[in-house]
Amino acid sequence: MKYIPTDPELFIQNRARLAKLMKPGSVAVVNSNDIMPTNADGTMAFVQNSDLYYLTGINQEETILLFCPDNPNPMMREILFIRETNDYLTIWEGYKYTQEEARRISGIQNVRWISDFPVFFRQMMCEQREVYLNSNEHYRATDCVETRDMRFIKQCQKDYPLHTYFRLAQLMHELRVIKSPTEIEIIRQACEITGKGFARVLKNVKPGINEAEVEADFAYEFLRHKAVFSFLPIIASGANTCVLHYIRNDQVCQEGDLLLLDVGAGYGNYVADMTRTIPISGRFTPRQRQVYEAVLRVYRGVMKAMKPGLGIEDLRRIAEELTQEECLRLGLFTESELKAQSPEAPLVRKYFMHGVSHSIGIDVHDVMYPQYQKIAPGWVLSCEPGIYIREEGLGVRLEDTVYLTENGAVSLMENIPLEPDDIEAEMNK
Ligand SMILES: [Mn+2]
Repeated sequence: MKYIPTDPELFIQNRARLAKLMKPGSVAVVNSNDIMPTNADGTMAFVQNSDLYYLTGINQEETILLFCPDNPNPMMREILFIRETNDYLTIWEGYKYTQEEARRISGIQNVRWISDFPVFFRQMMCEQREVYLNSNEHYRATDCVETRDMRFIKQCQKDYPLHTYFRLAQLMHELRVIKSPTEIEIIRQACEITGKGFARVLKNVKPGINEAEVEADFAYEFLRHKAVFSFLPIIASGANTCVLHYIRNDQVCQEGDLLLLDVGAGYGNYVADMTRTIPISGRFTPRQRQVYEAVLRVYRGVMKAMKPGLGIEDLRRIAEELTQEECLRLGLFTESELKAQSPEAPLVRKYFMHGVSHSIGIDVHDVMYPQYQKIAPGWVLSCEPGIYIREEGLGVRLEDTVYLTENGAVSLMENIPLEPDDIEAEMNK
């Protein structure tokens, strides 16, 4: 992600919040991600470990945070290890952080080269009582490569078999799911850039345009505003609107079809998640508008129902109840079919088969424990109902990134057209 200066106070506060959750006399270690290889000497774009970014603001490989908040020696309470830069590296790979910069970005005073890590770590391991190690505990992760954190865990277990290890991920989930005003402000900026991309798309979409050109319009606005795609965008026209994770984005948009756009900008390491569905010709057909307005009513109903204390599964149940009503009205099934439905396979799931909400933050499906955690003020989450009628080749999904207050949900995308009349007006300007 391109560099934008974020106030180091965010990372200082994040570490202070973590310190409060750790056991007395304990130490925590958080590793950066690897630069992932492709083929030959190629690499993928670097993506920082979200927990390390959250605690340090550092966007560079080969970085370690050694965190020991109640160490008697103040200089040992937080130590940041970064990759040692030199003239050779500068010529070949370009710029790397100096120690002074890493200090300024993270607010950590004790910044050292990574070659110093083993000596400091050994001292901590011999003196501190317990150890927190980090791992990816996202409930939907299907990692098939070993992360730096995971290799580190194995090494620790081998070198220090008598220590007691704890899961840092549990504490990180608890912290990261509640966003500070600074974090919400950065996400608001990501939403704004997403809206700029959408405005450009509304101007340019017409029959005959390729889905790839639509993707390029988003990319143009994102890159210009120092943002990136926060996930592979879904640019799905016609029957593809019913393919939930369609990412081919290479079809010609046909007159009279819908175009579903599930896209988000990532800015300053935080992300937005938006879905809009627009008529390729600039006007919805009566049937498309019928389905669109049904989804919009579900969106409004879920937004109204989003209150602190509910779980993610409660929101899904509310969305399914509302969508079921709408499906009846759209003639997708009848009252008597509904009465006869089996509880294991509710009819509504044929037309609405995904969740209505997930946490959003540094990651687009940000950390949360969906079975245990209740949404609370400070959560940033999606509100994304949809109705997909495969037999008609017609799918509509609408999604905003929203945040939760004591009184309920507030959209961070209020300025992005959502009403069908507004969409048509923008497309026909
Ligand atoms: Mn989403």
